[in-house]
Amino acid sequence: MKPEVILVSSIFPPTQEVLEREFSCHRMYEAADRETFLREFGPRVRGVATYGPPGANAALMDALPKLEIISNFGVGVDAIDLTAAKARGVAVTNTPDVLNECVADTGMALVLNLLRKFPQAENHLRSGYWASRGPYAFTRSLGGKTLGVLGLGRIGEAVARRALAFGMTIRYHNRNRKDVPYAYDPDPVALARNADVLIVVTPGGAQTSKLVDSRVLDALGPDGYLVNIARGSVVDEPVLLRYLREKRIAGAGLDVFADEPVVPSGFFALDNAVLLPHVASATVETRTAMGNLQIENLRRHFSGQPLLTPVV
Ligand code: 8YV
Repeated sequence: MKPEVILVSSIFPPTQEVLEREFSCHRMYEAADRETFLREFGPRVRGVATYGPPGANAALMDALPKLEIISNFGVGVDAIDLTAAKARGVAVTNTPDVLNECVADTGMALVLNLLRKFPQAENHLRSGYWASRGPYAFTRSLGGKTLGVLGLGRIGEAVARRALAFGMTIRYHNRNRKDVPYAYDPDPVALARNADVLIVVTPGGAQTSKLVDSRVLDALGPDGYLVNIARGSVVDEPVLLRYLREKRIAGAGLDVFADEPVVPSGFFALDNAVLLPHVASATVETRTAMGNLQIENLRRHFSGQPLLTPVV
């Protein structure tokens, strides 16, 4: 008998196809009534496959007395209650490393688009203004600027490598200092003060909630730029919106938002913001690799082999 697995949300289709072939999957996201669904399947379910903000909370775990493993499609596990999983002896896996390069590419694309205003310049051309109004306005260079990396983990290091190739100087802040050739700042305010561009690459969750607040944005100042490829929760979003409107920082490049997929409409009118719909890891190659890790962790668990990428 195939192990029974709940799909909390729909997943990258090629991944979901394999999951549904290899396991006895139940689509919770299609259930008309979640309680009835959990009453019917909950007692037999041994695995959960999840993706994105629905994650897996303690209430879901409580409804699954035989639950052994939660396999996440994504490196960030902020939507999974890790304490509840640990307390119940439930394993949690994620998909680290395979997305580092793509997410870092997106970080640099946001830095480039923010400083060089390429989206606005393209819009200038598409609107016919090049011929009618003349060349697009001058923008800002990356070379010689300082990039402050808030959260120098595996993705942060991939961002730093790229920024070096663009002629930028790297500084960083982490809870713990690392053995790297970059200058360390003891807190996010100091990092923002020393940086021209602050890029947020921390994990999400309670520990980093609103880490980038008005004090950090004040330290970044009217010539400073913010880029966020981490989680919307790490930035105080209403404060950021106000600072952008009032030009108290020069601009922001955002791939993530506090309440995805809802983006406060105030952002749409801003010329000093570059906005992406959480696409950092969204290439076919990277999503395939992420899916393969999610599948392989489930396969290994149910055949008694060590997990590839356990979180708890
Ligand atoms: C995905 C991500 O879009 O891996 C992560 O943590 O943020 C992205 O790669 C995510 O799985 C969807 O929320």
